[in-house]
Amino acid sequence: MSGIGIGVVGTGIMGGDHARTLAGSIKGAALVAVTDPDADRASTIAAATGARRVHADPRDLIGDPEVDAVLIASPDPTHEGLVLACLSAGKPVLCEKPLAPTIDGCLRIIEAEAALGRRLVQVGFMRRFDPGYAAMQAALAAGHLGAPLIMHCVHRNATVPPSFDSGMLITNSAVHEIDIARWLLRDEFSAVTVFTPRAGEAGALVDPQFLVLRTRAGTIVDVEVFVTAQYGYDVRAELVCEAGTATLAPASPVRIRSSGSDALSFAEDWRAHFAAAYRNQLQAWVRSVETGIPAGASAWDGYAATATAQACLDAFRTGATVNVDLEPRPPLYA
Ligand code: ISE
Repeated sequence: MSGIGIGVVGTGIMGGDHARTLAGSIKGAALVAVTDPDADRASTIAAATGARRVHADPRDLIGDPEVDAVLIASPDPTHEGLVLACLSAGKPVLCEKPLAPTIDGCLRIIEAEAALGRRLVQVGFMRRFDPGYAAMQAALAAGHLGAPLIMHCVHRNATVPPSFDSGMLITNSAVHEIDIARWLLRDEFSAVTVFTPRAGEAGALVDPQFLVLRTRAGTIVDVEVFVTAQYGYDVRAELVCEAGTATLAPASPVRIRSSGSDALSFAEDWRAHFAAAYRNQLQAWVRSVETGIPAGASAWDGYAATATAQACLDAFRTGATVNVDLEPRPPLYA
């Protein structure tokens, strides 16, 4: 099996999707091994993708001599330890967001990678590889829109599992808008405020939430995040600039007019809506492993997203506007 040997940690919804995509449509990738605490699930994915080995322990997968690079799609709390293990092994790693759920965890990863003196970590903020957001970034970079002033974002899930709590609207969902806005605007956030339209019953999911973030350059980003919207998965963005706007086109593959109605369709969830982004992200990652030229979101981006999300959480809990104070950016991430 030629190509970059890939090991996948976690064969749940995302890990299973990534394993199938790597095995089926990513040039230069050779899916070598998978691991998951659910051995049956790991074996099923291995059988479906042709992965040669199922490791019981993710550390054995990371140490597998045929594994050149590691994709981490395990539960969030495991990310820091596994990314640090990949860095210790000198192996490139694509870690599903978040890089780590805590600021300190992200900083430990940055410290370890900076000590290596080379970037091995890519964080799975896949919207950077979405054709729509990429076109938005190109339009802004071309300069004819002028400076950005406001970015309006809508992020609606049809539904979420019962385990989804109010803070996850920010740390699990709106964190994508935090990253994509940083990337589009080439800016950091300086202050955040979170509004909620109504207080639910005690203990009920506080949904939707409305985030208002200001960047250091003064751009305003507003994000409506609504994770029980019911009708479908609906993500929108409009960049308002001095001399024009850039708006994501509707994601619907087709517009149906019949029986007096005019309808667009919505994807059920992010996997279908952002299928091209996930595929493009994986292809860019494998190419970065081949060339040694980093691609996508860095460990610093992962830290900045987690730190900004934590500020939003504090704003949500207190009702106050909270400042975002980031550590100085190390030269490795200039
Ligand atoms: C989910 O975890 C994702 O990462 C999706 O991209 C996002 O749209 C969704 O809201 C999250 O729950």
